[in-house]
Amino acid sequence: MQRRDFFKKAAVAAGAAALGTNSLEAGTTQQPIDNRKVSNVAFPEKRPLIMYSDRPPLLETPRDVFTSTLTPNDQFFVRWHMPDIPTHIDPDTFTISVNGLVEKELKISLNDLKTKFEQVEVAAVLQCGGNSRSAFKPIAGGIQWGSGAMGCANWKGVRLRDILDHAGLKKDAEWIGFNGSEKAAYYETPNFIRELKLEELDDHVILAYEMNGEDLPYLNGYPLRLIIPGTYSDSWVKMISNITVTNEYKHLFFMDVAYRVPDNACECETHDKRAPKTKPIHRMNVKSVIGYPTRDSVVSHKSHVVVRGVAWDDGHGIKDVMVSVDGGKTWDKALLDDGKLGRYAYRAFRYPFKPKTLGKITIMTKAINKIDQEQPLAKDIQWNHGGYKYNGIDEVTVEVV
Ligand SMILES: Nc1nc2c(c(=O)[nH]1)N[C@H]1C(S)=C(S)[C@@H](COP(=O)(O)O)O[C@H]1N2
Ligand SMILES: [Mo]
Repeated sequence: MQRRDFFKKAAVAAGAAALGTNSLEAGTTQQPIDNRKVSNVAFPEKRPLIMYSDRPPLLETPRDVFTSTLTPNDQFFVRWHMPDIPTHIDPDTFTISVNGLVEKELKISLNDLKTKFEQVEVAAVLQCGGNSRSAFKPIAGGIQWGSGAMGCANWKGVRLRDILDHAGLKKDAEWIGFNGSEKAAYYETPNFIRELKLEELDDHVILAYEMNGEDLPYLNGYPLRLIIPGTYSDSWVKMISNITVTNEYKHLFFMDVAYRVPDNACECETHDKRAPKTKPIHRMNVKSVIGYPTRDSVVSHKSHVVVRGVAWDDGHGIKDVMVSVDGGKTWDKALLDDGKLGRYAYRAFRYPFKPKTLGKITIMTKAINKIDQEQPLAKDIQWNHGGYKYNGIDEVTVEVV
């Protein structure tokens, strides 16, 4: 739908509401906005991306990047909550502290981290819980992301478990807090700290210093960040400076207020009746995004067109991606990549076809995972006030000439 059409529709709906007939209800949705252009403002180590703010940097990856399993570092999206990010980090003097309920407090240098612990790699999707938020109607609070607040990279680092074992956990240890290195802008603003329950910690959780074979880009958390495969990225703390082990949950802003959904079966609520209880957004749901063609594409009648995109979930693994090239009337299986990067990575898919009709056609994709969870139709997506976890069937309308 064109933006202009939407405003027309919204105006009609508002008129209808005034007359007491059908109104635009909470829970009705459309597709995420996907016609924003990249910005020409340059950011270190980044190609042009869609910019929402330069301070703090909020940069989205354009949809057409999502045609392969790994997302290039220089096109990987960026999200910071605080504007005051350190502008310089010296890798020779940098240390990460481990303290709290440990037998031995640690200060580990980057060099020690890379040489004194076992090095492991995991390919995993990093997706903001608010990815695709612009699809929610009525508008949900927060950055109005299209579908590019996500990426998939091969992360290399050290198991968090190994570091904690090295420090030695005291027996009442229960929670682990992670601090980023940036500062809040005002004293009232909370620092960016996240907490993990010790029992959530498995061997896939790592402290990563490398992304796709290179140092982490500065804006993606140089020199060290947390990787928690299968979960939304709000707890993947960047530029980690400190790890503190405690026996009590601290009730911090970024844990108790942000990144939560209604604690009910549908994880839903309406704008005028908020759910009384909430829970962390936590594990990702099954989703696919079309990388090619995009809404600006023009394809030739009866030519060979290959629909491409990516699909993922929280680690159960993708079983199938179904594609429709006639607006959802008929569906067919896409071809999936070999899946060699493991269950936490994107599965890239492709679907060759020959457009048989002229004019506009709507291409749709629906991912299904190995436990048969599948993407709902966009119109069936349920609403939550934070605009989290959108995973409606993706669609792109293109012109056949
Ligand atoms: N230190 C720090 N880490 C952070 C954040 C932050 O603001 N500060 N934001 C989190 C959120 S909400 C997201 S979506 C991801 C974004 O990671 P990226 O910028 O590498 O894409 O970082 C997470 N880690
Ligand atoms: Mo996020």
